[in-house]
Amino acid sequence: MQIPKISLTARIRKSPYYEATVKHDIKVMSVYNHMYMPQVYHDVMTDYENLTNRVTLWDVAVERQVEIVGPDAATFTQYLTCRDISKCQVGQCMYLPIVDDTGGILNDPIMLKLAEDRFWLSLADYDILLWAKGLNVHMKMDVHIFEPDVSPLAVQGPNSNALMMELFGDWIDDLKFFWFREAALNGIPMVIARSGWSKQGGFELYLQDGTRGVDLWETVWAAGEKYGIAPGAPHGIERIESGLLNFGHDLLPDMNPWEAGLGQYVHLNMPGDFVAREALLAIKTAGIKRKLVGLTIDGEPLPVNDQNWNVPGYEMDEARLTSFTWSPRYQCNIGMALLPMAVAEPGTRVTVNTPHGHLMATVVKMPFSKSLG
Ligand code: THG
Repeated sequence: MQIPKISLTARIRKSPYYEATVKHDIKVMSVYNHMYMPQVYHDVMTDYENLTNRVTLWDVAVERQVEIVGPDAATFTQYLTCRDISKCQVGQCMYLPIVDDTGGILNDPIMLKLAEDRFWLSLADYDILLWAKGLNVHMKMDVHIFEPDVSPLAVQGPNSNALMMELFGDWIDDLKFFWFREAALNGIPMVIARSGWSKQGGFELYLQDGTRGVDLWETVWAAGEKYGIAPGAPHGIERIESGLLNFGHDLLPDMNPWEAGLGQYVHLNMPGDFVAREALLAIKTAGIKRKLVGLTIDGEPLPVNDQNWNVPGYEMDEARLTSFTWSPRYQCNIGMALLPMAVAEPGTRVTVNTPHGHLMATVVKMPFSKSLG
């Protein structure tokens, strides 16, 4: 049996950094938000070493923005999420579950509050622009909802702070986690946030002029050479070790925020209205039947999963293994699974299906740094 190749078409969009990633020898791409997404440069382990020991430059332009601007922008943005955004200040980011009228998670973007009446949602892979525009056909709020010319470039790794201070100055050091500032480099306009989809420390540069992508990449690259800069990308192993959830794997629209372990972001009693309130109230009353948990998995080193796997004895909507990898940091296989409450307690042993066949696994608390030390 042969795995079919994907034929590339004009519908798959290219990032402003595309030429730079090709020049820097990108080897494996995926597709995310209808765009090419760089995944592997050298090989999975070399990319991991570069990210965890030095500093890496990621083309994450696939993290498309939905901009919501206008007199009703705050009210409308609140309508999309179960998390109370009223305390969010201008210049601050917030991790924001987007939840639909059934209580299902449609996305888990980072929200940036650019002004009292202007927000960006920095999306995971799902068509939230359509969801937001569709909702407003009926809400008729006074907002403009569109995809702006904004393309994040991430600088991630232990040397990222020193590199970014050299490029932008001392204020970088004072930028707090999940806060941002507008900045420019050689006239290239951008928003800089201390954030990113790794726990190695880092920044995201939200480029605001798509014609300057290669220019920005090469400028950061040149300054980064003395810090051992390497091309990189969101890394399957590092993000699982760090417990970062991946929409499309660990989060799916058939899951509610409590099942996903995002209960701390549900504010049912806030004054602002939101589309999921009734559904979430009903789910809260009924109680949840499943929960996303961490696992250690017995056996030989597993590759990073490229699909969700079943848990023998259950249908996929009852239980599923959503992520796994061999962990260089913890020297064992780790993963995440959606499990029935009866087997979701830490210490419980369960059988999971994997490319290596049925394997025994143990439920552990996340983050793994606390349970596996
Ligand atoms: N950066 C930007 N856009 C993004 C991502 C990103 N869009 C897609 C995807 N990643 C969205 N998902 C996440 C998931 C986790 C985090 C950020 C975006 C994250 N979580 C922290 C944690 O879990 O510790 C902080 C959460 C919190 O503040 O409570 O950083 O990476 N631009």
